[in-house]
Amino acid sequence: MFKQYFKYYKSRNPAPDLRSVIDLEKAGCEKSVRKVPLPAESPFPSIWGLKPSTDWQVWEIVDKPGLIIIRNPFTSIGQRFWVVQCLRDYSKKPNKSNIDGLIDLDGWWEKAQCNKETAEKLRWITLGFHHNWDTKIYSDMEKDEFPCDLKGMIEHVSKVFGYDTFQAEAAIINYYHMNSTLSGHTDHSEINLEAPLFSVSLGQSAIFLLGGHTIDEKPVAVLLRSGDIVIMSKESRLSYHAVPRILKADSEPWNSNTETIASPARDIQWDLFEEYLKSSRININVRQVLQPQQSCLSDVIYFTYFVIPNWIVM
Ligand SMILES: O=C(O)CCC(=O)C(=O)O
Repeated sequence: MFKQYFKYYKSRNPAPDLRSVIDLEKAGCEKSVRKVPLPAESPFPSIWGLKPSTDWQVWEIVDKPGLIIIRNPFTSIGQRFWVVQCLRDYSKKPNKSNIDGLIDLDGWWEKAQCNKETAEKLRWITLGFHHNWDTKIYSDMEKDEFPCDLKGMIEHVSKVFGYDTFQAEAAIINYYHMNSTLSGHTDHSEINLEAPLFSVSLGQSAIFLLGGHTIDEKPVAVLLRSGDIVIMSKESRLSYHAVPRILKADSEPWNSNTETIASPARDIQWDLFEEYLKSSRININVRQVLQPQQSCLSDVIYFTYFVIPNWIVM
């Protein structure tokens, strides 16, 4: 079932009918979503490029409990800031990428600015605990410092939803171009599978599919626009999901009212980043790996050690 929907939305000829895609900006989606109220008192302030939490519009997909979408809570300058971080700063060693051994990651952005082919070669980088695509097992040996700005932003969002102990420990930055797709998968490598997963979209739009715990369940298709944050929590945390299609954005929220907002992000040469964004989507996918009481993965052995004597005694 999941694969059929993936193929349907991926198809170029014939192109899919997008009328059943949940679009939060279109009238008629009210049956598919419910508004999630955020506490009005003690609002969270405007930091990390985010608007104050009282301005956020938050929805849960009715058929997929735990699948939450915050409709673009970023300011325009905020979106620019995170685009710059993903293209210029996070694309540096010691972060790992799909171009390791092919192109020097440290020089990628400089080359990418004048060479579209180089720009499109970068498909992912990993931060913090590096995701191992083959074994799907995190390791204490394959870990670098998690960027403190991204940690600050995601943990700020997590607190708005009451996840006060959420720790941003691993991230994948996915770089998509107009023909890119991401096939169906679940994210289950983390030790802590109760902690939600936060996923930020920037640039061009995407169709996001979310199914159930097996590939037999029918997925919902949701249109994600630049700035939207998806939270996969509760029943949806371990659900199959995919990106079968990138779509041309119908607006450019990274371009609105920038001249009225003072920010260091105004000083960078934005047109180079804007050129990249015209045919690309960036996704920042952040997870907590460890249990709250763990400081590293090897703590699991220590934890198990205390469990074993109980059943030896029995
Ligand atoms: O690009 C997206 O919206 C989803 C990315 C994703 O599913 C992942 O990195 O596991």
